[in-house]
Amino acid sequence: MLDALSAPAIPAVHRREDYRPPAWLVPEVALDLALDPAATRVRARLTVTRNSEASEPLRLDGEGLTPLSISVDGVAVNDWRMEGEQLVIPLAGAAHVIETEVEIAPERNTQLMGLYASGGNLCTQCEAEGFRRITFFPDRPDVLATYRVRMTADKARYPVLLANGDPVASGDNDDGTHWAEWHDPFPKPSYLFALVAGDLACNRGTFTTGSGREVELGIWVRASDLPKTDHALDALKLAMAWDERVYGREYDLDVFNIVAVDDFNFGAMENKGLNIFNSRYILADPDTATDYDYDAIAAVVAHEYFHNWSGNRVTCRDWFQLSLKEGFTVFRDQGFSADQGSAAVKRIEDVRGLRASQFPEDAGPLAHPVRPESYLEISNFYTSTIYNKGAELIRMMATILGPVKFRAGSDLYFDRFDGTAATCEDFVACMEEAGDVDLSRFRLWYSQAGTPRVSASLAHDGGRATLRLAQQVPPTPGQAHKQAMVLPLRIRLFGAETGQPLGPEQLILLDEANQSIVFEGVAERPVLSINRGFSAPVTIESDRTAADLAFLARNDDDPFARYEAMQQLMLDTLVAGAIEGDADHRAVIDAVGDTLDDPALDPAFIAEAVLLPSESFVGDQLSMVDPEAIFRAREALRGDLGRALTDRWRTLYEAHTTTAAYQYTPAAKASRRIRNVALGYIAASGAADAAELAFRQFERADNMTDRQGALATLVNSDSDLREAALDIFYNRYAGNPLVLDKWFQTQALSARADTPAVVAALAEHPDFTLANPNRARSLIGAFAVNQRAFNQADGAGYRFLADQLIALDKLNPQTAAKLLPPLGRWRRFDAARAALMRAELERIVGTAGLSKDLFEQASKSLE
Ligand code: 0A1
Ligand code: ZN
Repeated sequence: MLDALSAPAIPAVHRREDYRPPAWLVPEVALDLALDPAATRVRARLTVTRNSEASEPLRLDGEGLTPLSISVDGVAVNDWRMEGEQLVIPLAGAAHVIETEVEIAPERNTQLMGLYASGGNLCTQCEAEGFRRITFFPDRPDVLATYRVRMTADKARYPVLLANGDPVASGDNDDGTHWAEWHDPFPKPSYLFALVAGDLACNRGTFTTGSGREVELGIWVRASDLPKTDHALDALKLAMAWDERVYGREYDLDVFNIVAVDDFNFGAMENKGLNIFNSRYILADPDTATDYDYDAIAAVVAHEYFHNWSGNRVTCRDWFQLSLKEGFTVFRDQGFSADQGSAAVKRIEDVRGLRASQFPEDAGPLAHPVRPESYLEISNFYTSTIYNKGAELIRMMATILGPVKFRAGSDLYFDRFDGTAATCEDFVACMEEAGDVDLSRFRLWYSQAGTPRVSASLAHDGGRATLRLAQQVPPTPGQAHKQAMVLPLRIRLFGAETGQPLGPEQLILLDEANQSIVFEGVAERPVLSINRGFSAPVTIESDRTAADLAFLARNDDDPFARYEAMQQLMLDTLVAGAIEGDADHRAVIDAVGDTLDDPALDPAFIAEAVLLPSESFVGDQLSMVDPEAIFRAREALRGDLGRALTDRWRTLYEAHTTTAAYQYTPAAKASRRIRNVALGYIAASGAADAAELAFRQFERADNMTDRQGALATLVNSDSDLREAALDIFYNRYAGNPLVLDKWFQTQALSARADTPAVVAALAEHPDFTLANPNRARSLIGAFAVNQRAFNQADGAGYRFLADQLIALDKLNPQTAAKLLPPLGRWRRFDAARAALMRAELERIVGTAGLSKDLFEQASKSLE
């Protein structure tokens, strides 16, 4: 029987409307940590000042902490109490000094929040609410303090001691320990606190800021990884220069350190002056990292660096404002990456990512606005909506204002809110003021969830073209009825006969449910190019024919629109194939052929344009997903493309095969990309020599892009070379966890029918562990997005995921919760699959001792 005491507590809901300013501020913090993996003593001295009229006590958040001693103004007190996990201290005056002491055990911290051990070193992760696992504190982002940190640790085991800000003093003790003191002069919220103690080597660099200050840069890794850090260091320097040039933002401390750790819940963390990274976003050399990895490293290094202004100098008032720093910072890192290579390809990749992760989120049970109204567990809100849709909102404002006014708005924002905790509203108000525009209706983007659908139809009569636009925002949980939003749509018309543009591009602000735009003097039949550059994160439904789309795929002058026309053409063909079991492939084959033949096109663009939409994206277009039918339709089209254009693929493949040594240049990357795409189509054609071709590439490769590209082709094949390549790969990289992740992931993404069984067996492999988030994601996360494999009709995929998540939740609830969403897609499937998915969600919700992270995701997914 369940008695009241052991009944699981229903977690408390946090609501945006409940925001109240903090009752106490903490202008200064001094921490003294005696670091030890089994028992770390943490002494904290907080200078607190009253921020409330009433005689409010001081409330300090804690998680898993027991106070060992508490003093107020130097005197030990015992009139404190615990209310749940909060330490409550009655205080009479307006300013006091509070001292507390606790003990924590980093080596037992499997959640990787707070102070934890990774690879023999000690490190921290405090965003969003990890600081309360280190010491008692008002752990909320609007309490900004300056930090003085003293660390003592065994010198042999932890020779390097790092914290936020600048180093001020260090020394040795007689007992084999040493100590270091760091001071961060910039007031910061507790989520930006960090320290690292470890045996680490450093790749050092320097950067001279625009105003002539020398900054010492350091990338800290285990000594054997030092040769893999140059790319990250180069990216950091580029990012620092870019932020000065493009946003006028200079770095503000004397040192900037980055530490790479193997066990990390997310990608990286922007702690002031001491970024801590998942090692996958730092370590790269040609033998172990793909071009995609290299690009991601530069993007994440830049992202975290950019947070120094968008996040740290100006932080968030509360966690409902998370997109204030994340949306803006993603927008900034996207701009940085676009400037490093092909802006068109970067935009295509970003939109593909948005469609793969954010659109499904916005269409499912976990949909939430960019500024959410409530949450149970804030870690669940580090979502694609907050990050990537948030970035699209900033991009739309930049489009509406134009570059000069947008920069003025950003300057005003940084100037006005420097050193404070701000809101999304503050940001929009700055844009409005600097841009001299009215963004009142635009603000709906922050409060309304769901991907707007725009239908567009173009009529031509005499010399006049009329474009009719209608928008509709689908209902999402808690939001049944929506208002029309402001959608900036870049539009251009092209003449169907001449292929020439009919007038310049226009920016239309669609802000009503229905709107018509008339174009005069249109002599020939116009073809509509709409949402160019993906100017608004919406779905377009148009009355354009396959011939119109093929025309745009050949003639549009906006590279994104050109890519998009091709994607739409492919998508329509795949949807028809999935529904009818058969489709006419000729239009796609011709359009792909012409794209391959167009000498004016950048090979990197071609490689993106000729790729088919993913199985899941096809599924997202259908009211009911039939995974087998989608798989068959896509394989059929891939096969036809492979066969019909076989000479082209082979010529391309040869043309981009080089004997020159590996280079990381845009041209060399484009060659590798298109060559691997060509290899995929050669294999899809069913050519007898495809597996040998892939295996030859696999064996000869002098870089991971080619090696993994070949392996990805081989894992889909029935050839014996598949096993051979997997074994060679495994043996070659045994002991390199980041590459073994690729080995797991590539198999989990295989198109072979036996993938579910292979994945189940891999979960028992000696190298598989749930304790490392990268490894868990590489197998479980990858499998769950392999639409056909995960959704096999007997429900084994669902059961596998639920089993893994229940096990993982005990170690690391955040990572478990992040992997749950694929089970919440049940509404999109047939009744049998839906019932199987729901049964697994119910099993998860019913599990004793479930974390609130996983509880929130699973229970919301059932609604
Ligand atoms: N602010 C980081 C993301 C981040 C969030 C939570 C973490 O803790 C588990 C770690 C990182 C960023 O945007 O990069
Ligand atoms: Zn971020």
